Amino acid sequence: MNRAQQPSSLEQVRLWVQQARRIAVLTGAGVSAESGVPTFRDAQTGLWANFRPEELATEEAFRRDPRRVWDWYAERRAAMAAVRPNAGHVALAEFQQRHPGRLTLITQNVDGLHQKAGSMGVLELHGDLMVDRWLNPCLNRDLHGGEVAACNTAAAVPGRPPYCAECRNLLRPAVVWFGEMLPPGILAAAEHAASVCDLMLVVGTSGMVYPAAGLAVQARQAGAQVVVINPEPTDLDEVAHLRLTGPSAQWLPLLLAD
Ligand code: BJW
Repeated sequence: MNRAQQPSSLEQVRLWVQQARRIAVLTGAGVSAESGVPTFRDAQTGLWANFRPEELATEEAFRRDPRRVWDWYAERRAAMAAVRPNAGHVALAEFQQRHPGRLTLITQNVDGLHQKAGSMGVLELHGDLMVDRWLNPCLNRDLHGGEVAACNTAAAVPGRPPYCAECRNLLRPAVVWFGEMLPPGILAAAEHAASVCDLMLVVGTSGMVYPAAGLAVQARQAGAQVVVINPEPTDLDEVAHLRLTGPSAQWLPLLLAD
């Protein structure tokens, strides 16, 4: 950290935190880096060393080679068993508990670590890594005209990926892939939080993926102070009033302590 400059930035952001009636926090993969979860644009390792996320996290990739994409997710799910929230997740959750209703947490992460730390009302823009859904609309649901009659994902036949014995539909992770719509209600709630907040913290995201990154622009245009927290430059640095350079597990406890 740049010790000559950063104490004043820290004090400035702490003041904004204290003064803000409404705070929105947009998190990305970097907030979980210190828990041991690889970020997306880190070099992928092992089996996945030669693939970019944009080549795996699409419906097209899954339809072309379901086993390969399923295995990528299976590996990531297995790795989650050993992962715990870090001091950054905990600082956010404790602030929410001390200040009910003041901080809206919007995350692009699918790892559930904010909830594990105790955060409430987390707006998960890109879904949940640990949940499955059918790849195609369930044929039985269409035949019977309602959700109730849809084949039960819990009854899928184990496989890579698991499938429905009745209609051969495949399971896929309930995450948002490139080219897919974000859950409309969650995106609307995130846009609302961005448009009414006094302060937005943009933490651990490269700011490359939309519409999530657009929330920071929206907050700035609506008059909020915007602060980027990241050890590296990001695509949202120019949107921010201030940048705090360094890992979020160090900065968030300092910023959010009473
Ligand atoms: C630390 C740290 C430490 C490290 N502390 N920090 C406008 C312009 C251009 C393109 C588009 C646009 N609008 C939409 C698009 C298309 C597309 C898009 O954005 N493409 C871009 C690549 C350009 N968006 C979409 O397709 C979205 N859907 C959509 O727009 O629907 C409408 C539509 C439909 C059809 C046609 C047209 C429009 C959907 C996006 C879904 C993203 N899904 C993924 C995968 C989720 C499932 C999974 O987990 O596999 O979400 S991709 C991946 O990127 C994942 C992440 O949530 C997301 C963001 O990544 P994030 O979190 O920023 O991670 P990194 O790795 O990029 O950065 C980590 C950061 O941490 C770095 O900055 C490090 O420095 C930092 N860091 N250590 C703090 N200790």
